[in-house]
Amino acid sequence: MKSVVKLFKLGSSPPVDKVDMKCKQGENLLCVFLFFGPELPQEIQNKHISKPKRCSRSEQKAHHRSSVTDDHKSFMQHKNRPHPGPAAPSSRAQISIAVYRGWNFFLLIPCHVESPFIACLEAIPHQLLASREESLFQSLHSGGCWSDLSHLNLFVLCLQMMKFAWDNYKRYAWGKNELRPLTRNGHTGNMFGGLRGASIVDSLDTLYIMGLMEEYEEAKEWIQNNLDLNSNGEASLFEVNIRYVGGLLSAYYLTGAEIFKQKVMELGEKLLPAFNTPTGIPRGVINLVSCRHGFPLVFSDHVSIGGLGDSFYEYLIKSYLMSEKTDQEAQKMYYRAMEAIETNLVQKSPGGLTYVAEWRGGILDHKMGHLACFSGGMIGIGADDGPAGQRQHYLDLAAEITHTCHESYSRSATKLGPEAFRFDAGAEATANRLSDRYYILRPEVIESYMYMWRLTHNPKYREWGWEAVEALEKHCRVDAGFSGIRDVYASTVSHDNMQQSFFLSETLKYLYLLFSDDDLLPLEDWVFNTEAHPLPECRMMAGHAERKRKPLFFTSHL
Ligand code: DMJ
Repeated sequence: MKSVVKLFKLGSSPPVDKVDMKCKQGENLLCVFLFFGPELPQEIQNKHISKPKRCSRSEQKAHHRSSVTDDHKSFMQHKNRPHPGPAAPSSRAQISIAVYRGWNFFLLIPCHVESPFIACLEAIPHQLLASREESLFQSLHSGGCWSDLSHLNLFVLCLQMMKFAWDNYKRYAWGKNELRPLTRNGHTGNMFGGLRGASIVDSLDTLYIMGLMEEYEEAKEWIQNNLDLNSNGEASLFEVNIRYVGGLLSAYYLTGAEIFKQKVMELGEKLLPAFNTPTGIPRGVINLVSCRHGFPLVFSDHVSIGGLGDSFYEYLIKSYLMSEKTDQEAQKMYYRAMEAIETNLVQKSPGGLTYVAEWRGGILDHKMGHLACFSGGMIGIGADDGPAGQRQHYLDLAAEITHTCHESYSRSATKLGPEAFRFDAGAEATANRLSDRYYILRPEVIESYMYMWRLTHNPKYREWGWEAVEALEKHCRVDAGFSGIRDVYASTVSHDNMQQSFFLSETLKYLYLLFSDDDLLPLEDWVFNTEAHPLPECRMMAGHAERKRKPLFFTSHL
């Protein structure tokens, strides 16, 4: 079913009475009204909300039978509730609601000033989320016209989730590395060797892509005035590289702002000594002030595409793609690694689930980590350039692994996946050890949904993404941000009090991209680093200054 979106500014022409709300059989019509001032115009309340039009196919009517009065009642209940978001200006908060059922869906969005549409979307309050319990999303689900409309809804929700996560970080943990949403304070940790503001650097590109420009500007200002790269402490080279270098570089390529280039060059210089080893394989830890570094990486007999191994395989194929498919060494290494992975690690469970096991000293460990679930997406993006005739095989493998990772989510009480799941001792994509049951807002499963959606356009990936949004909203949203949970199998959740910076840089970005059009950061032009920071492919680098003048967001979403 096609969604037609019409955007109107109340108070400008055409007057609301004359709004053309015609739509064709089989179409969903979404009317978005932006209005200015604190009160919802009477004319809207009386005329349009109470008379939604039905344009869908007749066979869908059975699913959607609902009374207009209920909708109106629910609208009236919502309309005076305050916006729960921490930074929402109060007058914006007064009215903003999705009115639904039937086949038309209205977003009534209050705006202070003549803002661009994207800026108004972030004013949609939490009630929109609350309304899903009542029926909006359920009715769309059961009616079979789910994906088109909710694609837009979810796109908006992801943006709203980002704003909520960001606002709370800003309010309670500004300048610290991560937000502790239960205790409402900041967490510094020691992973970044004294560097601060990990959530800010990690969020820059997400804010920019989502068009949250005010927030992007405040993040940029913090980088300019407060990001101190002379911190004295032991930093993980990997983490600083993927989050800080990746975040700054991506922000530079997206926006062209010189400050990001300046900072990333400075930081890069400080990291370089870690690569000064006989093999060129960098040391794992470095001090940014003294340049003292830790031990070189040690090799073990543990082979995994999950933690400690994942990004290596990922970067083989991504180096090849970033080089405009000219880096043949990376290409060769990737496909040889894939062959070995398939021969030695890829397994089929008794219940028919494909998974990637781990190898320890010659013995297979029938376990797959959440981290390994990025591999669905990786194998998908690598499908085109392998040995002749292998394309469909790789696409199938990618889909099977993504399916297994989805199963690890759907077999839990919370519909979120555990840190690791097993395929032995009667387990099938479930964690049988207590210590594996936590979920820390990780992105990998959603990352694979996003790639698989872009590669196949099979609507199931968006449906799975929607399930994840619902679960995150239900179990991880707390009053002051989003938190990980300790046991995905417990229906009464216990929160871990941490809003990881990768939730803002990866989880929410991949969700947003899953529900946006393919031309927002097209995969042919951009390669995402392992922290979801998009970097342009070689040919695009030269053109980034040109691109930055065009807004990236909202190209053709509506
Ligand atoms: C992120 O920091 C990166 O995705 C990294 O590659 C693995 N771990 C986290 C997210 O789970």
